[in-house]
Amino acid sequence: GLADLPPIVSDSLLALIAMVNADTRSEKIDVGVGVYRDGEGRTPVMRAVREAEQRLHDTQQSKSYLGGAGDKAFAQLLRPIVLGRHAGDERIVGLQTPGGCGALFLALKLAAVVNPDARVIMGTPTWPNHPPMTRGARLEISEYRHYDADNRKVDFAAMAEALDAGRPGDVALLHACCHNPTGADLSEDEWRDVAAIVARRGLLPLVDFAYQGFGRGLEADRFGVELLLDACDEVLITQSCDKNFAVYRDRVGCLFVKAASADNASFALTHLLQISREAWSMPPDHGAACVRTVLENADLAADWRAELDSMHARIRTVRQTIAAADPRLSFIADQQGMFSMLPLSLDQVKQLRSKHAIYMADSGRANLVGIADRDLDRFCSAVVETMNG
Ligand code: PLP
Ligand code: TYF
Repeated sequence: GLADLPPIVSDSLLALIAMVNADTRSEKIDVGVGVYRDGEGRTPVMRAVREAEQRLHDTQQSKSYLGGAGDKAFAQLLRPIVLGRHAGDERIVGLQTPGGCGALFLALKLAAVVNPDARVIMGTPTWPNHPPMTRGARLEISEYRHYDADNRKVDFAAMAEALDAGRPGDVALLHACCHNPTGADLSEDEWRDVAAIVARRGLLPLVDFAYQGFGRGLEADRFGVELLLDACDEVLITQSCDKNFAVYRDRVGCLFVKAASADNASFALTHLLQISREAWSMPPDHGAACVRTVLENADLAADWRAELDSMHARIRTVRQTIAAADPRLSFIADQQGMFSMLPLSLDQVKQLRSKHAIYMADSGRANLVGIADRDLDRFCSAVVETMNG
């Protein structure tokens, strides 16, 4: 019966949200969950999204069902942004999903249908949702060390070796940009090597693309995606708009699947619709309709782009400020996206919580733009004081 259910390991990041909420100290600093905050410490609705919501409110005639593929124009409008020079490739199909998580769910389930014996080759550490989602799809995990914590960079030798040891049909799970949790991304040369190895070994690349625009910029962040599409006949790309349109709770994402031919791609789509039918049947509409409305109106699209670029600029500025606080933090300026792993032990992470009301993940992962401008000095001093012991 229900009483016999085994205990589960809860999502540590979601548990952290609860811990932050329970702390009543007014000076608390939340660098836990990965949500963009502006200099005031707020996560605002983006201007273009708010305007799109207004236009939808004024013009939407019906909320009747759209069908399993959701908003097709949404997926179409994302193509130039996500796929770049491959946007017109008819061998690539796109399907609206409930967030990047929905896209990952479908991608892993599809991979398991294609090859139940596939191993999913993933670097450690990775986003804590990757392993349980992989196990949920009944696929085996094969780990390698992504991050060399001593040198604060990608352990590329380990990555290349692990991919080279892959069997044809194994899945290579890759972070397109803004590696979560380390912030340590591949260089362009490393991407070239990865694409060559993945193609040579016949691996299926599954590229998790949750932070486009937060790393080197909207176009530069898809560098690896475009290379993999150059090199491979079959590619899975799990995209999320939740960060770069700031529509987190509306759950907006898209899965792109490239197959060897347009026919193979549309056949794969029938399988994806079958898998999603078993889960959510049809994706939620509102967030995707907002993104679609932004992208199909040039004025809104330009304003979205400008606001995204200013978010990107804040990420760079905050990184530089923290990096300048102490030589042991200088690596933070060279990393990408919202996250870095601070050189702190678990004890030190807990000390920051109790003594300074600063909340980061147990691993030392900090969402650097979680800090409001007014708190930046205090954050740096507390971290340096704690590192000094
Ligand atoms: N992949 C990574 C690496 C993430 O950090 C996230 C964050 O939420 C996701 C996927 C899923 O995004 P979404 O919130 O759109 O499901
Ligand atoms: O890593 C993060 O903080 C974000 C947010 O189950 C997140 O990706 C965390 C946990 C989760 C879903 C999203």
